[in-house]
Amino acid sequence: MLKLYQFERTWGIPNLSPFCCKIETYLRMAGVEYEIKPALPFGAPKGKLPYIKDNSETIGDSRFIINYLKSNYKDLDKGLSDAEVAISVAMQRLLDEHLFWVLLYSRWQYTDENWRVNKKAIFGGLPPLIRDMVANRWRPKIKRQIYGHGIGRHQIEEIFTLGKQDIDALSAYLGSKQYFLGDQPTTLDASAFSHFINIIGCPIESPLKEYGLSKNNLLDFIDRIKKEFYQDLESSDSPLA
Ligand SMILES: N[C@@H](CCC(=O)N[C@@H](CS)C(=O)NCC(=O)O)C(=O)O
Repeated sequence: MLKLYQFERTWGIPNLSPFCCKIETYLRMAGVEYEIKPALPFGAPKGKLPYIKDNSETIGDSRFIINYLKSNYKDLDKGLSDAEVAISVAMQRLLDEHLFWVLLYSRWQYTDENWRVNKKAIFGGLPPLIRDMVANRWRPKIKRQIYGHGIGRHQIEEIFTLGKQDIDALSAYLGSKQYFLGDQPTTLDASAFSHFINIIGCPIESPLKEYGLSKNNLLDFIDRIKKEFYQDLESSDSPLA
């Protein structure tokens, strides 16, 4: 059976990594059976989670994993026109390559309290003696990535202004549709669900979360996907319950 390597589930959401959550959501939407292997990025083929193992293949990066799932299991985007595929790719890049960095900033850099909560969620499973050592080495590394990406060079207010623009774009495009590209779930829905639930469904406080919580159509979208694909999520510890 296909094995999905990802962070341990926490915070009452499918995964604290939007990329891991995207793959698990795609697998559920596509009806593919899988087994979860809780992991940290140390042993990952590209140094990042998620990755999968299936038959003799090991694949890292959510985009290549989805390409593999489309070829070997089910293509959720099969019915899309070329123009819809173009929108889907552009919006996924917005989510993965821009909005994600605002989220990362809010978890690793914005406030010490957010860092404390984030650290516990990611590294809490490690033996106490090495937990702090690993976490305190990881934090400057991620901060360097945030600076290298470019988002980390802006003022705090500017960073959140950019993130809010992304949320506006997503909310406006979804409008009153059931899914982003019609009435059937596609890869874009798996991706948007995963990024957005990580913004509004976690105990990480920020202007981004506050703004996300004001977008009722996105909140309803999250609710719909949770009801359809994540009935097993423990609603008691979900901030959205
Ligand atoms: N492009 C990758 C991004 C994956 C990614 O950034 N994963 C993060 C967790 S959200 C990670 O494992 N980071 C570890 C690190 O950067 O050291 C994908 O689409 O899978």
